[in-house]
Amino acid sequence: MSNSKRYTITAALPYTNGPVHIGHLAGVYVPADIYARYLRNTGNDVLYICGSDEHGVPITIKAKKEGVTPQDIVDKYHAIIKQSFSDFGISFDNYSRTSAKVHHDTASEFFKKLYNEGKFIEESTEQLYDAEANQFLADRFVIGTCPKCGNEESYGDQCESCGTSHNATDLINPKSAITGNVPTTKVTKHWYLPLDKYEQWLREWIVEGHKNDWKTNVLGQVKSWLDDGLKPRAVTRDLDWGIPVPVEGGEGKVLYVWFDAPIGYISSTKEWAEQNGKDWEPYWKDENTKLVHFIGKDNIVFHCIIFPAMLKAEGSYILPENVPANEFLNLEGDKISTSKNWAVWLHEYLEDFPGKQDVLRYTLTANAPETKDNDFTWKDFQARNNNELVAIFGNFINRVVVLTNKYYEGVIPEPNEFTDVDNETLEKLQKYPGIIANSIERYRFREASQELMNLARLGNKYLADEEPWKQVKTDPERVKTIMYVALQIAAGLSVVAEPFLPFSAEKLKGILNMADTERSRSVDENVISTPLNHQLSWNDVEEKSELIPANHTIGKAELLFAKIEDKDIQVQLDKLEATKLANEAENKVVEPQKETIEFDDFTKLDMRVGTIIEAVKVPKTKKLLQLKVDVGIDTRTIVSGIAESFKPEDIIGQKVTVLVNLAPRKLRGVESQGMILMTDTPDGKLAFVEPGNDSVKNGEQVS
Ligand code: B3M
Ligand code: ZN
Repeated sequence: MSNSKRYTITAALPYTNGPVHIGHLAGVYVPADIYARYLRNTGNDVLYICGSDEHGVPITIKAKKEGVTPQDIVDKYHAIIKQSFSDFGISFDNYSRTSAKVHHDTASEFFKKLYNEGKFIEESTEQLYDAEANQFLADRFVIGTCPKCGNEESYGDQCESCGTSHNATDLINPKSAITGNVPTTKVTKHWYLPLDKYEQWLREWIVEGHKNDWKTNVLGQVKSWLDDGLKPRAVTRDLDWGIPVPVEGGEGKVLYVWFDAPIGYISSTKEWAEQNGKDWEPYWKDENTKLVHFIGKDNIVFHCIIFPAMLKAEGSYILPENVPANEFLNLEGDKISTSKNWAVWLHEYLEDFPGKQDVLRYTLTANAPETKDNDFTWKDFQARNNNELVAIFGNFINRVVVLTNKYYEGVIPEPNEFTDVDNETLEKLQKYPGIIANSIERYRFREASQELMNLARLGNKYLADEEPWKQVKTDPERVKTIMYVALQIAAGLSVVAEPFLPFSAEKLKGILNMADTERSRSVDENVISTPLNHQLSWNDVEEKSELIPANHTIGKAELLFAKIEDKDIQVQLDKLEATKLANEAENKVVEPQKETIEFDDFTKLDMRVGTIIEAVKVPKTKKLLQLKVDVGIDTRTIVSGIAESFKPEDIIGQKVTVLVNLAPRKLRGVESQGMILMTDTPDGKLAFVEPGNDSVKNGEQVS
């Protein structure tokens, strides 16, 4: 358990080139929120900071693609992201944005201090240039082969495949992402952070200093870069969207987005302090403050190498205590991709599953990619809800509240003598805050969420073993003690669940009439008692023998969690299937033309207009329909593999193009006399090649 300290918790600033999806939530924002809520509830001074990352090439590419300005793009997505975080219960103390003046000022000052103290190398070098686009090529404006891992889709500043970070000129076979041209080079001046000068210090600080408390996946990446040797990194760019370089010779240049963005944590803190009449400096300059960066693994190099080197060079800031980077979350077996729309978007989830924020929080935590990439499936989401939140946690609470109302009209009974089982159960309850805290403080949120569920299991087991519904007939005095003990577990759950399930914890506190909550203020008029006049703390659950007193009146039973039905999951799976088909259609390779034929070859084909007059499924087949087609010459039987695209009853009267002089052949015992011409649609179905319009007659030749 932590004694009171000051924490600055940062969560990676999401790029405002799209909404937030479940990969971001699982990797960064839910674990950070659990950590922040837990630390607040254990009496610490916590500042949980974030904001929109609004500079960088991805935003200008998106703006160009949509024919709007970068500011239009960042305004749109900043609003969507900020609102969806708030609706999802991500409890930032401040959510700012890097286009804000406070950030431009803070980042400019930071840059000028390093510049004035000679911490940069100022150098004019040959940089990649696209003459046709009349633009220097950096970051995502250039694609090439990663010099470290051979990934051929590496960007100019970073390779998403191996995570390494490099200069654009390090790319092998670079290509302009604007025109596709092979870039030329052109001399331009930039300012470089000499990372090589910090290599030894970084090795001592991280590889030695944090080898026991930083995650192995983070240490592994850091070691790999240090072993490769660090090189000076350009911290300015020839771009027009970003923070102007604030020194002589900086005209037409901006700060590199990964130089300015981490400073966004500091400017968001300043903004918070300004708004709340606080001093920001202790959160970034007091050696006793614990600074923790929550990020995804693709951001490790920036938060463990580049930003710490910047802070070290500036000299007045503290360094991160930990950077518990998570791995990636996949979706239904495929990599989540903003560009392919292969994602579950937070704002869409909130529309599709109103009031179920905690279900997603719990599922993403229980399945978090903490040590390796992991997969989100809608079936698992449904199972976590139905088999754990409903069947274990919700079921326990419901039984406790229903029975307390049924036996005692909601008034908590005075307990009689405790049995050994009662005492053991209450002792176990008091151990759970420490068990859960131990996991949280080691950034093992999956493990912590399962310990939370184990506390609910303890309650279920206690009721199942003690069977108050049976004993109430024979030993009602015993049942008073049983229900009193069970209510203590319910009260304990309302506290230790809060970091993971904040909405449900609040609702539970209302049901137990435990705290001054929306619900308890609106409980039925016949609840005569007022809410308890104190909020239980994490330490109370660990130390107090009574969490909810006898004679206190609780509220009525209300379901904490509702089952999620297959049909609701099917809607999501259908949505993803449609996305997959749309992507396939978009990426469909057009078949190359077949070999050339002579005109005589073509004249051999006799194609006619026809009309389908009968249609039935061919028994024991999935794909075949047996059709009667009037082709003008005659009415004939044609077997067609269109059963998966059309129902027989829907195609009676359909005009079709028929190849009538194809040699008859037997298909599943039925002789087919011709072929109906079909084509594929983007959603993977079949479509008729329709001849002309309704005026053309059956038998007309198609040529
Ligand atoms: N905007 C997020 C990303 O790379 C990036 C984080 C900045 S944190 C200072 O997806
Ligand atoms: Zn690579």
